[in-house]
Amino acid sequence: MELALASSGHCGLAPRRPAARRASRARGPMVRSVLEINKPANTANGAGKVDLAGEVANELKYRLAAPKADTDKLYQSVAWSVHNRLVDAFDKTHEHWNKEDPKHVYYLSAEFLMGRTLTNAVHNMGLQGDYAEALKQFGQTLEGVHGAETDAALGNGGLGRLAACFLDSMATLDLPGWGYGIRYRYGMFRQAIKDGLQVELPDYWLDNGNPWEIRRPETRFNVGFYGKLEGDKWVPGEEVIAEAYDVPIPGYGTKTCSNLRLWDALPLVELDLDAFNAGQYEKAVEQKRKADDIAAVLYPNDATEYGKELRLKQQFFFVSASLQDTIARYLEKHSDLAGLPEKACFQMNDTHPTIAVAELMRLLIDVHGLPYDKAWAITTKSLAYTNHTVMPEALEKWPVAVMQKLLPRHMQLIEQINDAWLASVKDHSASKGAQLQAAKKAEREAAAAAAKEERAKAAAAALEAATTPEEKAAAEAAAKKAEEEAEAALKAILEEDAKVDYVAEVLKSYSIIQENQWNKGEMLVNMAYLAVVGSFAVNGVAAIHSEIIKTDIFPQFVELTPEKFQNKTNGVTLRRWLAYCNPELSALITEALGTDAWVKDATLLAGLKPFAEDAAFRKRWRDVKFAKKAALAKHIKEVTGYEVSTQPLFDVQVKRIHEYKRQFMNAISIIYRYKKIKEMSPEERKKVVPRVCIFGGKAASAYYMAKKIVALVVAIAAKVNNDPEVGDLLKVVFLPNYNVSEAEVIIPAAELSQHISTAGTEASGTSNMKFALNGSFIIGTMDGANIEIGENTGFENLFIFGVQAEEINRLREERKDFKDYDPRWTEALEWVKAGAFGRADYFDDLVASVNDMTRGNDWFLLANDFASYMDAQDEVDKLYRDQEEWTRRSILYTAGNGFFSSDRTIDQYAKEIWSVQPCRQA
Ligand code: NBG
Repeated sequence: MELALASSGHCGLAPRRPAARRASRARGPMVRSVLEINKPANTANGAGKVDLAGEVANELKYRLAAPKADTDKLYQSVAWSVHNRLVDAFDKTHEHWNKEDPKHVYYLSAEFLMGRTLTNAVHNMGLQGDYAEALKQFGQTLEGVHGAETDAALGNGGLGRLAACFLDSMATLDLPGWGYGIRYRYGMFRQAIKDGLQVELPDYWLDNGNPWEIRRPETRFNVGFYGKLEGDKWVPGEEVIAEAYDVPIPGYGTKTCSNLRLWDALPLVELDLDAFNAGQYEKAVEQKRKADDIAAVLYPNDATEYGKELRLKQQFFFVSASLQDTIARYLEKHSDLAGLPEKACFQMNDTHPTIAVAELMRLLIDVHGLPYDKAWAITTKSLAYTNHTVMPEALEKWPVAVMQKLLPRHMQLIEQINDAWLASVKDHSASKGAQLQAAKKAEREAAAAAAKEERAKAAAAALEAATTPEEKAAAEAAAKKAEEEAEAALKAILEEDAKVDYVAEVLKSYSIIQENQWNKGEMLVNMAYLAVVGSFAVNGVAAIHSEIIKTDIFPQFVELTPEKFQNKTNGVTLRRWLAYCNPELSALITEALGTDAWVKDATLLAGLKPFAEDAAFRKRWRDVKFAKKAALAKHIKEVTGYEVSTQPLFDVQVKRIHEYKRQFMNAISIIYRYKKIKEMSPEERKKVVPRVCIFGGKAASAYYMAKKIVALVVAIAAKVNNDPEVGDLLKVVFLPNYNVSEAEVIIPAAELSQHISTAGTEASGTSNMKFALNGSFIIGTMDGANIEIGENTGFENLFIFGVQAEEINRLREERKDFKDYDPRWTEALEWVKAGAFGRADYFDDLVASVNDMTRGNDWFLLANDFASYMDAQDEVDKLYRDQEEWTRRSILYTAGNGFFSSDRTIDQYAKEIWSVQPCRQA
């Protein structure tokens, strides 16, 4: 919507001013406005209040030079005005921290999935009422302009969004801490659906400028790559400049405003004028192009050699700049780097930043002149590592050859670290090796003894059966021969065993540098091992995951240092994921609890439990859900053109598309549901619980199967939604370009959400927490945080199905012989194969991957879980028919899951890993 502005004051751009300023506030939780806390001198008016409307008008006129205040320009002007408030709060916080000099945590992460900032910042600072009032004078609302903001999608999925939630909680808890990452110019790709298939488009998120960052041209560090070693001295062959951009992070209900520092990459020489003048235009900008590559996109395709190198380059780039920056700040106040661990803790978010182990060593030794041992002591007291996945492909291993070429000094240091580490575990390996050898021998001998007993029994039987002396003699001879052969075989085996160097085998299991098991001769640096050796703490992200990393990923390290290994179950910020994305539910909760303190103390949500028994409250709870469903239905219509009713059960699966997350299993179940509806009589159809099945999620650009899964869901939607026989009984929707802002519309509207990964594969999941807090039921496996959500909500309130994590290895081995196919499975897949959804050839590989064991291996065991999944879905339908009971339990989801606030998680990190204390301004 465009509107012309009233022409008075401020060069014709000032809005009309109301006679008296009313203290109006938008719905949602309220905190003391930072306007009352920080009054910027230049904008405070005579009454001591800030003239926000005037400020917005100023931004419109002077920063944007906007001839008209359309929604987009108004958004930008408001954003720049909020920016000013943020800068005030940022400066005061950092002045305070600078004075107090507390220990800081630095969260190193390749991803920060921030989403939109306006609503969050305005609410966190308690300014929603003031800005709503200011916007009224332009005939707009905060909600009206908020949609004009582009998501900052500097992340893939859960890991990046977790980092963003953590920043919010760190600031809210007044913990001195910064995030450190890369200012990707294009972030994650934008997903569109074209001719039924996913296409990837660049995400030009910075096109209209970015009011949420502060460029710091004075904060620059050089980062080198390639080159050669002269002894221990590294002479890089290429260098770029890392330039800082600060993104202020306002805490909720506090003056604290912390920082996310993102690095941009610049060339040392932007334009080689000589080359340019000589007509060598490409050469003239070669340095710039190379620097541009570094900060261009998140996770460049690493299928090519250059792609691999670029990824490692990115990782090193931001880690090096961040460590240089922290050390420089430390040295402004302190002279002895031995004290660094008392002032700084670096949390490495997954393996992407783990080159930090070698880089911190390099900086301490090569740049600051410390001896190796001292540097190692500092490094291992400053670094901590979080593991976020057990998927082997995501546990990074860099070829030694690539590391050697790109970072020769780091490779040298990693070898040194590895040698020292292996030397330190030599004795342990020797005794463990000897034990293993003895155990092996005992095992062989026991097996031989058992076999001998069997043979003796058989020989005795043969002897008894023999009737003639000749037969007896033959039986005795046969028994003797068998005995001699068995003894010879045992001897040979024991001799072979003796040749195995168990000690060396054990030692290898500890080595950071290992041979590629799929490519003999190629050596790899195992970054997770480097992180474990270089850190003082290692944690998983949900209780079951933290156990799995101990038993399956790092068991040998746990043996040596069990105290290093911890669990920190993930959490989400209740500000964004309940209070702001669902203001209607938030208002109802506040009314029931008589306080909005739950926004900061999520344990208070437990106070909702008695309200589950109150029919009038349940009605209101349903009304809110209904309103959110209506908003989502509207969004679905706008984006996909599909019209969905708000009456059916809204069933949602939104997350990255991956075989282990098993969107395909959900799709197969929908196909079956559709087929059955078509076969039903009108009478039978009346009994069906209608559903809208909603999917969202991006498939990695090079992920063959994931793209087919997207296509299948889109094809099912096209067929089902246009089938007049089915009507509102079933609708299927694929919402393209799933991101934080989409999630904010989808999650509050969900009634059922699917978290159906193969047990033991999803480290935690965090959307499951968001759905639960918004009163959505969970259908899921005993995996990741589902288990703890079950413990908190009561397992009887979840729809749990499927095999357990402990059974997976065995079932994978037996999968080829699996015969117990559910008839529903077969019927649905046959239909796909017969081309019911078109593209039968295109879907052939996908179907074969789970259904034809000569071509695929159903690694994620869809067939094993399908029957129990379908049964759980039947239970869902049964319960949904009883709306009172459904609502009662929905309330218990919100009431039971305050545990999953990221404030709780961050408090645990601060106390149990970082040793960082709150540092709050008075
Ligand atoms: C993801 C896991 C999720 C988990 C998030 C946050 C990676 C590598 N891991 O299960 O798959 O919730 O991390 O911990 O993205």
